[in-house]
Amino acid sequence: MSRLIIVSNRVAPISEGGPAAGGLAVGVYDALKETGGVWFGWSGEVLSTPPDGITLEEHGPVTFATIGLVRRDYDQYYRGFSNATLWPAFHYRPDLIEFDRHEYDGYCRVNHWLAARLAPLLRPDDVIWVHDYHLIPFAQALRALGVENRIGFFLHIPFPASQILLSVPRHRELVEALCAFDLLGFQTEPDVRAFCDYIETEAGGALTRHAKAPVEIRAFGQTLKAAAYPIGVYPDEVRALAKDGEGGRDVQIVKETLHQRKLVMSVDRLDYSKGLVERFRAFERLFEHDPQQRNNVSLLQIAPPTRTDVDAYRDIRQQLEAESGRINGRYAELDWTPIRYIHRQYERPVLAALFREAHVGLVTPLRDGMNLVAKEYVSAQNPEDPGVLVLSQFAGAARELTAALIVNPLDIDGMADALATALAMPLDERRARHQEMYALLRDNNVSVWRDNFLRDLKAR
Ligand code: ADQ
Repeated sequence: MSRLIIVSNRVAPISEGGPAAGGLAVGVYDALKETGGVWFGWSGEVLSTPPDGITLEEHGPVTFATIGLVRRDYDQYYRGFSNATLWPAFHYRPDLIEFDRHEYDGYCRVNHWLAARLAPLLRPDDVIWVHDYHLIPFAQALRALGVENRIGFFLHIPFPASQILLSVPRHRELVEALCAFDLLGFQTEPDVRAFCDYIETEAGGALTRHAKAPVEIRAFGQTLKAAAYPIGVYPDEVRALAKDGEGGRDVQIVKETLHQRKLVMSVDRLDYSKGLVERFRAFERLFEHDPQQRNNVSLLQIAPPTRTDVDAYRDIRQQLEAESGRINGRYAELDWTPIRYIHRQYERPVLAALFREAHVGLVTPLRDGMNLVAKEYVSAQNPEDPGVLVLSQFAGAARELTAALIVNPLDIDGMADALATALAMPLDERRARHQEMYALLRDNNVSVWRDNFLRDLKAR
């Protein structure tokens, strides 16, 4: 059996694939354990002098291969081009794009440097699976070193419409680099369509479409395939975690301080793509529309800050603090705070148990590749008395979770109405919607996502 080589910007900090890590890490690690292989990427360390070499850690048949980055590489490749140029562009925020050609050069340089570190570890029949927007030039870099293995790429974030992608300087080089992979995986069909549209209209490439099989692409002198592989979770595992955590201390505290009020819950990395400002305003609008809701429901927003060294992230954090403060100032009473806004990271079992307590899961990103929180929320519910998912039409998950209440995250009144509907939804309807979504999550769990991708990558 050929080994699997996973390449991602960060290597998941798991030793034995326990439930402390997220579904993606566990799902990928399961496959690695089966075939043996390597997980290669940045260690997360920022160094003042270049690293001596790769750190190798063996866990059974899996080797974790990590390496530190020097400050300049971190600044240009990670903070700069990946997170200040590509992330906003791919999330339809060209207004937030910061472009610096030195950062772009650094991004390409680090990809080539990482590829050169990985190459000596490769065997001829290894299958290489590269993850996410940090590593778009990675296959091109490996090919330049003479590597001939199958190399696939999965994009976890949306692929933007051509007109948006054109706003990224050097977009053509990026798409050309993507065409050096053998298989491109996207979260949803619209992402595949957006990529194909660029290939046809901007790159002069050609497509051959097949029913139920990846589309074949010929462009930049390369032939490759592309398809949608919506990432999933392990719903049974999340449900078990949630049930086990019910009696936990954090859950008890939340329950006691709610005093029978209803709970609406949201969990996101603190990111401008997640639609938090609009969400807070929708929650405020609920009280404007219906004064009866005041003092009867609280929003628990958990949002740990990320990428704090990128300007746009500092701005969104300040804006959110101002908004939650304003709304709480307007409506709070001595015994009730409308919005509980928490910056902490929680253990997965605690989050799952809190999801199970929440009457409504409010997941309203402005753009999101998939959004696993939506899938985790549904998974964690008690099937006898489930909560209601309110979900943005712009999350990849909305294409599968059609039994959620689907909202436009820019329509504040519409979101307030959906919240009111969710809070009043009768048990029968909640059960029916939940059952439909749970069955779908089971049929398309992380193993299915992984196996489908690897099947297509290995097929010639
Ligand atoms: P993210 O943008 O990080 O992922 P998401 O899919 O929601 O978004 O995944 C977040 C994960 O982190 C979830 O498993 C969630 O439970 C966990 N998490 C979030 N906040 C947490 C907290 N405070 N404490 C503990 N855990 C927390 C990117 C893309 C998504 C895509 C995923 C996977 O942006 O669109 O779904 O990759 O492909």
